Amino acid sequence: MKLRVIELRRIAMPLVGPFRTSFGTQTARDILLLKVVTDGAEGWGECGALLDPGYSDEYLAGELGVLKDYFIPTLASSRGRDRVEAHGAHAVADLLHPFKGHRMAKAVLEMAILDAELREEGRSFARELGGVVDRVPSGVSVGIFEEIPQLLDVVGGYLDEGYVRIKLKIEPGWDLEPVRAVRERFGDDVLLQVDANTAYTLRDARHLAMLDDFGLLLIEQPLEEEDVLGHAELARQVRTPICLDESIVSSQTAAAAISLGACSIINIKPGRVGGYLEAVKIHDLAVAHGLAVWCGGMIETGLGRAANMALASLPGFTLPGDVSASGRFYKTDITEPFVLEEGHIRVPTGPGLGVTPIPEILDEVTTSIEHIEF
Ligand code: NPG
Repeated sequence: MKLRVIELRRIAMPLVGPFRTSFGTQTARDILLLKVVTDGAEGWGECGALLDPGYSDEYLAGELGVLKDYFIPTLASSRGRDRVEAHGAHAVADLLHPFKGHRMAKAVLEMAILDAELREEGRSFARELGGVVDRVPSGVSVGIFEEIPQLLDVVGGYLDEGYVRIKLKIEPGWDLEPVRAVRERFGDDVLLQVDANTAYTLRDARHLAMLDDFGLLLIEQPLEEEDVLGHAELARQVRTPICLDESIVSSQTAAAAISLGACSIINIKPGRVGGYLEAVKIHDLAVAHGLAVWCGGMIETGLGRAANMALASLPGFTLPGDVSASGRFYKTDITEPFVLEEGHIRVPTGPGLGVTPIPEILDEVTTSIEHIEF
């Protein structure tokens, strides 16, 4: 494949309601989309970076800058073009390896090139990544609220819609009470887990152990991103399985966390780990070590959601992921919306991502656009 043009497009998407986590409240999502035009097809990528570096050290303007200043020029160099022409998306991670970090920016380039390549060849993301099912069970992530009754209304609504698993965002001051209230109202059969987004320290171990009474599937990322040893220690002090998200940025960090006993479950987010191909490596590693994985979400549009559904259809994804319907976050998605069917979402089967943005809707939400010719 020959690269012709890269389009960098920023869009602004209002959320259906505020989404509060331990790292902040979001009411809209500013997203960087990257389209590659090749001699044979177009491919779309969606960058996970948020506007601010609150979830990780990556942020939208930073990733846009590193793409323009380093990553795209590297692909446009004669060596870059040769490698992409010969190996497609599989060349991207290697070509960008000399540059540290910025995995969400690496991931968006790789995703777009992979999409173009697969569309050209008529193969789907799911088939390419190794998916084995045609629909995936859908979990939903529930933010932090001011009051318990509000939370219970929202959780009740999601259960009525058919979501098969509830994840509650927690932080110090909003942990035992909401979990107890949800258990009391909806019973012990609801698949329930919590996500702290790094809000605790090892000094909270005894407090976190009190969550053991509630039969949770897992506690996600209670401690700092870099505190892998702390998670290993915590795992010895609580019975609820520890799941890592922010700490796992590559298959190497996954291997280290697994061998240290820092987690028994991994949330795989393709953006955080540098792309879908690295995500598959982490899946394979986890399966080889007997760990369960599930697919995380970063409030993606239909583009990222399509690729996440494909990833979540791999056999090691044995826990329901944050792969909810488009309507969980967006009234109007930029693609055909993903919808819940008996608590599941269908994995796209068309070439590449299997979905494309609807031009009029895309234009309406676009805030800036630039083209780089090869
Ligand atoms: O379903 O897309 C979704 C959202 C799931 O809670 C969710 N994502 O910490 O995992 C997280 C959180 C997140 C959202 C993280 C956006 C980073 C960006």
